[in-house]
Parts: sequence; structure tokens; C-alpha cells
Amino acid sequence: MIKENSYITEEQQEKVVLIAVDSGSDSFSADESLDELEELAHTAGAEVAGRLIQKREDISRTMYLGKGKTEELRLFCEELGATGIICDDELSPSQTDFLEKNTGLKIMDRTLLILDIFAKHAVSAEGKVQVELAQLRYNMSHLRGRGKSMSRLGGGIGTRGPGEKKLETDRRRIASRISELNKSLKQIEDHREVIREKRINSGTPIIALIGYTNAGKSTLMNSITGSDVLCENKLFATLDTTTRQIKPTENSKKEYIFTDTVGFINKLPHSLIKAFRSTLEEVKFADILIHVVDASNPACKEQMNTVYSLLNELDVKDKPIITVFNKTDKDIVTPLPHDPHADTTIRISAKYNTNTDKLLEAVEDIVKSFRTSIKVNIPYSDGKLLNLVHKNCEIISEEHSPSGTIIEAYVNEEYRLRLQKYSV
Ligand SMILES: Nc1nc2c(ncn2[C@@H]2O[C@H](COP(=O)(O)OP(=O)(O)OP(=O)(O)O)[C@@H](O)[C@H]2O)c(=O)[nH]1
Ligand SMILES: [Mg+2]
Repeated sequence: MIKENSYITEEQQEKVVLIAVDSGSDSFSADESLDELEELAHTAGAEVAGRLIQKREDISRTMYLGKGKTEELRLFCEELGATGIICDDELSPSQTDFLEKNTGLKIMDRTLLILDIFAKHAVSAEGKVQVELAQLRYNMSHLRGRGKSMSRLGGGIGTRGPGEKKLETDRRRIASRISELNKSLKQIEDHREVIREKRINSGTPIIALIGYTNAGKSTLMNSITGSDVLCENKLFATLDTTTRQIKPTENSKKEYIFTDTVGFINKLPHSLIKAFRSTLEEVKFADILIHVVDASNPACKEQMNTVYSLLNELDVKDKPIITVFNKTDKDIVTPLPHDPHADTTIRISAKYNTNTDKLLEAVEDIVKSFRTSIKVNIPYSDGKLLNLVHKNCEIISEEHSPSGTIIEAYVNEEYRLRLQKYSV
């Protein structure tokens, strides 16, 4: 039988050289950053043939590497038979032109690579719209004459995804497509808002799993909630938010909502932050953050710093944080970094389910610390509120009086405020 898409010829694997400038100003070393770029390149399906780093304090607006270094790069690529070059920083159009003219190869950058991976991994309608928006924004700021990099021939990195056909359209067409996409995104976001409101009204604690990409968030989500989110040793395996409702411990009275979210990365492209803002901001609506750290990664301290600076950028503040040092079944960094933002830290292995019970107890303790016990007399005329209290609060005692129902209950802050007026 002929397979449906068997006529599609295999994409030729790109063989790339990675380049970076070491200015000494980033918290990641140039080598660490290129290790990550290499992972990104593998995830996007390219083979990495070599890398080249130049020590340089200032990067010129027109030349990413110096003249001599660019010639060295050309020879290096020739020797390795490379088909493309990937730069660790986002390149300006003139920097791309210069590299392209002087090496004759396809020039890509970290941003393009991340966008390409997002395009490959987008599943939901929202994810696809967000990726296309980010791709168009990137293309808008990189529109220039058709060079090798922009040629559609041969496919490969930067040519995939929902935005593909639009790459060749002009600025005006792109702008009108952006506004079209913004409209449909707004509709999806409104829908999300309704669901979110419902969740908040239910008073159910929301716990978000956050952290650097590949730290093990989805693996942890699966091990604590029994769900089957895709986990892969690839960057950005998860793009869509998944939520599951479970009782954290056997003795828990109520269920909690756990959400698995998209991972963070150093130098996350601005076009992506902008397009994915609503997905990234899921964490804003959580009551507790579980910060998952890959303790076996030598750069885990820098990764943690990246996570905290992105949280800051998203204006996520004052949330209780449990930091879990994951992958402790492997060789881990010693000593583990100190985390001044965490309320508690726990060492776990999500893969082998080690210490996840301790994590859930810690979650339960924090949720308990949120609630207060109250005694109220809810008049019979406010039966609606009484129903909500029954549904969403933990009742300690209940009796009927001539004027209303007298209830003692554990409530969260929201219900404490709602019920304040009936307090006895
Ligand atoms: N050895 C070991 N590997 C783990 C552990 N937890 C996760 N992994 C592996 O780490 C890789 C990434 O795991 P994911 O759960 O997909 O990571 P993630 O944080 O969801 O990643 P993204 O969705 O890509 O941001 C997978 O290959 C997992 O099997 C662990 O405790 N021990
Ligand atoms: Mg994941």
C-alpha cells in the first residue's frame, strides 16, 4: 500500500557550524551556550559539524564576527563540508548579509532555530497561531533581498511551520496577516479566560510546574498525576499547557489542579515572548510554583537564573515556590546551587518517582497555610453562596438557625473575603 505522504522526499539533513561571540557578559559561558545551541540544532534535525567562538567585547552592527574571523569561518566550513551556519545570537539583516556574502552558506540564528522547533511541536490551534505570529514578527524585522538563507529550495530549518508560505509575501501582507492572527488569538484567549475564571472561582488550588526546557516538568507531571504528556530528551517538547486535577495525598480533602507549561530558555526570542505571552502567563494564575531544575546539568545554576529573570519579566511575583532538584538518579552538580527564591527545596527523581510524595506533602502544607478557619451565618436568602461554600470549601461543622446556616469552614483568601460580611 502506498502511504499517504510517501511522495514527499526526505529532507536533506543540514550540516552546520555553530558560531558565538564571547563577550564575557552573559551568565552562561560561550561554550555552555553553544552546548545548548547544539541541542537546539539536534532538536531541529541538523547535524553539528563544528563550532567557532570569537572573544570580542563589542559586536559591530554590520559584522557579527571580525573580518579575519569570518574568513577563518569560511575555510573551516569548507573543510568540514558544512551547508549552513547557526549563530548563537539573533543577527541583524546586515550581519546576516555579511556572513552570507563572505561564506556563501545559509545563515541561521538561535531565534530562527527556536521558532523552527516551536513550529514543529505546535499542536493546538492556539500554539499554531502563536508560532505563526512569532515567525511573522521575526520575518518582518528580517525582511531583505532574497539570499541563500531565504531560498525555499531544499527546505530545512526555518522553512517549516504554519508561517512557511507567508515568508515570501511583502511587509504589507505580513502586517495584515499579523492583525488577522491577533484577532483569532484574542478569541482563543477570551475562551481561555472564561475557563480560567471558572477555575479561580472554584477555589481549587492551582500548582504550576515551571522551569528550564528539558528539566523534567512533563515527566514529573506524569508521575504525580498519572497523565501521559509527551516527554522527550529534546528541547521544547511541550508547548501547550496541560492541566490535571488530582488529590495530592490520600488524606487530602480536596483536589488540586496541576499544570504543565512550556519551558524557558536563555535568550528566549522576544518575538516568541510576545506571541506566547498568554501561555507563559499561565504561571501568573497559579497559587504555587514548582520550579523543576535538572540538577545533572552543569549549567543548572545559570538555568535557574534564567527562569527567575523570565518570571520577573512576566511580572510573576510573590508566589510560594518549591524548587525540586530533579534527575538525582544521575550524577548531579555538587554542591547544588542555593535558591534564595524558594520556600522549600526537595531532591527528586521524576523518572523513578523518588521523593515525589515528599513534594506533594510540601504542596499540601503550603495550601494549608493559605487557608483560615471562619465561622459565618449565611442567610437563607443567599443560597447561592451557601452552595458555593459547600462545593469549594472544607466544612468543619454546619447547623441551621432561624436566620440562616451557621457554618465553620476552612476557606481560602477569596472565600474569606466573600464571607466576611456574615461572620459571627
Ligand atoms: N535520568 C532522569 N531523566 C529524567 C528525569 N526526569 C526527566 N528525565 C528525562 O529528561 C528528558 C526531558 O524530560 P521532559 O519531562 O520532557 O522535560 P520538560 O521539562 O517537560 O521539557 P520541555 O517540555 O521540553 O520543556 C526526558 O528524556 C526525560 O526522560 C529523571 O528524574 N531522571
Ligand atoms: Mg515538557
